[in-house]
Amino acid sequence: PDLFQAPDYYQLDDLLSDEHKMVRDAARAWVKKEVSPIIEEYAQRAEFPKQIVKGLGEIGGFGPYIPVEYGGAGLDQISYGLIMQEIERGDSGVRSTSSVQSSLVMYPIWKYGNEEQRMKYLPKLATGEFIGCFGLTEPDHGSNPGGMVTNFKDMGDHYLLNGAKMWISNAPFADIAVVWAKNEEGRIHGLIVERGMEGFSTPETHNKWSLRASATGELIFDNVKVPKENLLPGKSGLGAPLGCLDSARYGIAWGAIGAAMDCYDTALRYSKERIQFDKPIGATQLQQKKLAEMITEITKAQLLTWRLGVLRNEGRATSAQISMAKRNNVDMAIHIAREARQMLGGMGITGEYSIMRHMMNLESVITYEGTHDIHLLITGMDVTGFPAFK
Ligand code: TGC
Ligand code: FAD
Repeated sequence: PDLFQAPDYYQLDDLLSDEHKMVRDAARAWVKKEVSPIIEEYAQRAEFPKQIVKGLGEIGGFGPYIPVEYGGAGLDQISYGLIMQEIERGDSGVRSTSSVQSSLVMYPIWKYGNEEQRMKYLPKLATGEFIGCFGLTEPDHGSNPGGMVTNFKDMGDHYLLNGAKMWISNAPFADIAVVWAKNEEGRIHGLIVERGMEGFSTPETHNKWSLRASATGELIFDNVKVPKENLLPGKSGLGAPLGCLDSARYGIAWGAIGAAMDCYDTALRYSKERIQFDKPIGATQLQQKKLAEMITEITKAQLLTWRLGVLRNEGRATSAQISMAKRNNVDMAIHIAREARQMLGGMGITGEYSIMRHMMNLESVITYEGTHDIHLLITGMDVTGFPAFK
């Protein structure tokens, strides 16, 4: 990490403002100091490093684009993306915590919540005093969240919530959960469920080979009494959770570039130092092909994502454009991780280098927030007009 120079083959820094570069460099310095030295050990132990939460808040990792009046950093979408890039250069699991808190918990409270809910939760989420999670996926409804069965009934002075969510990032230690459930008419609403409510439990999911430094769990609701003021009043229907996903998927598109950059940088340095047959492996055509293709793909992804950020700043980016970037960039990163790992030979499978950890993390990243297939089908629907999901 000491030698890390972010690849910038097409002088993309020229497209960034001073503020963008300042925000990115602060995040980069923080990752170098607080994440890179410890993350391998936490991943090996399958433990989330809770001590980084405060720092994540300080670099704008919680609600980068949420207005300052609610405790957010009030930054634009490019800065948000650059922060995600730097965090995921450290580890996809740490970026997950940041994505979930920012785009899946703070975003819906900001966009669909009322003023009391915003004031009650957002400032504490921005500093990391509260950690949140987002419950959309269920055991029998992953790619098709519209089929969810988690439901709530109006009991007059409160709602009664029943059901279960699965694969929920941050669940085991989250203070609050934004939960998507159907009312008696089958309409989807968001509810804020707080730890400690009777009948609400969050068992941890063990034995993951991927995203090991991020805690994943279930959310179980067994006749949970949820106060009526905890319903997000501003938006209902499947479009409400999908709107949050747009923001998170955009951040992941940037994050994946960070993971790819770290793998490329590690493989490039190794290829110059590792001697076989009396010359550096980097002097062989086969290894150069890998490196040349990596830097080409990283550069294409950077351009795609920068343009998407500009469109988002102007409020013009479509959900389908975000899907394309998420799908392309995560696939690009996982491919680079696999190639880079091979370039390190046996050393590539150890925790001495970050590549294998990135590679395994990216198996989750290519699955969550819409699988690789689902994003292809979103692009397919966008260009043909025919939804092929059903
Ligand atoms: P469909 O009928 O197409 O749409 C239902 C309603 O939603 C609207 N809509 C959107 N709104 C905002 N943003 C989007 N991206 C939207 N996409 C669709 C749509 O206009 C419609 O509105 P209305 O008013 O007409 O009702 O819905 P469908 O049931 O056919 O499903 C479409 C599909 C398959 C694309 C969608 O369900 C989907 O994206 N599935 C993938 C599920 C997914 O991504 N789950 C992620 C769970 S969260 C997570 O993984 C967090 S990981 C966190 C981490 O650690 O980083
Ligand atoms: P399925 O939907 O069962 O898909 C299985 C396979 O079928 C996939 O390859 C898929 O592409 C394919 N497939 C599905 N439908 C079609 C179709 N119509 N046509 C062709 N192929 C299809 N969810 C949350 O709500 N909150 C979280 O915080 C969260 N964090 C996560 C953290 C981790 C580590 C992981 C692994 C997942 C997380 N998820 C979270 C869940 C994630 O969003 C789902 O795993 C994902 O949406 C896929 O759902 P599934 O696992 O049920 O797979």
